[in-house]
Amino acid sequence: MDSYELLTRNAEEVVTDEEVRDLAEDPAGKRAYVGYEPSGVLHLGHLLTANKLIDLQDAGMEVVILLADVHAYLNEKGTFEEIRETAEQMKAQFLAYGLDEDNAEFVYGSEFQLEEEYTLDLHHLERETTMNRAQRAMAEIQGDETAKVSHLVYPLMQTLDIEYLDLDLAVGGLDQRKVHMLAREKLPDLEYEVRPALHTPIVADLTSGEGKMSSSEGITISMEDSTAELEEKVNAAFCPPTRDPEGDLENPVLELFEYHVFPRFDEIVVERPEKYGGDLTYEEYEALAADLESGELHPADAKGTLATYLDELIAPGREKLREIRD
Ligand code: IYR
Repeated sequence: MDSYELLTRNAEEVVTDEEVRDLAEDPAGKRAYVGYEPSGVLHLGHLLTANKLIDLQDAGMEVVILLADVHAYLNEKGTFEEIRETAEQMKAQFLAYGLDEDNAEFVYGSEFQLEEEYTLDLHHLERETTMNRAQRAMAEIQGDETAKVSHLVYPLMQTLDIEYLDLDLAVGGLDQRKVHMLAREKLPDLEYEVRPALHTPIVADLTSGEGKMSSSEGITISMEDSTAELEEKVNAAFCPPTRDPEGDLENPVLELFEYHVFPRFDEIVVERPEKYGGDLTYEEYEALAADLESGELHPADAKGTLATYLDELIAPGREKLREIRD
């Protein structure tokens, strides 16, 4: 796979394609980042962007993981102390998951976001941005809560992070796109450069195939799940034999294969007794999806296999969490 393919595989959106193509010409040593509001336990949402960071490391880039403690504080995720503690746990789980420690820099937001220069730049951005514009940028991150002033400051700080962390690429889930668009529009007002962004898809809710899978609503799989819990969740997942039966529902089982399993394993083996046709081996997601659609692969076998591979992916993080908590 060439650098451009590695940078963009499984990305739902690339802003702009031309800028990412330029970056892919010479990715060695270039810096990409994802920011996370610290929470104690990683779930599949975090791991989707982590998979992209692993792709970027494989392409030779350095990755920066922003443990966005000040952002979590602005978004009312706990006391500052609590947030710092969960950030440490988050870092340990990311490393256990497989990020290469030699090419990963973990930075706390509070290390640079409380400095005078950053604060003055923030106030400058506040003068350049209408409340309406900031609120729109936050809509998908903030959910249904009533907007507070902190929610308006939040996207402006996220904008500045791109400059202050000296980045060449911003990465995030599709829910971050409006903030990245705001950054592209506003950084030049402060005479800072515009950087490209990559957005990963939002995986559908496991049981319904609708909306987004998150930790707060619906069911998600996390580093905390035991093998048995994980199997139970995957077995209960919505898995119609075709990917998109009515046009607006996703098949979360296929999405998890595509975004979580295939990027991390060279081949996937579906174990089946001889009387049901014997083992199936896949090197590419498309072949597995086609077999599910044609009926060659039964949804129950697909789910069993998915649970086994997901379990292998989360096992080191689960172990780490256990160590931290003991
Ligand atoms: N908005 C992210 C957290 C976050 C991301 C970046 I990239 C930052 O520079 C700061 C915060 C979230 O929704 O989790």
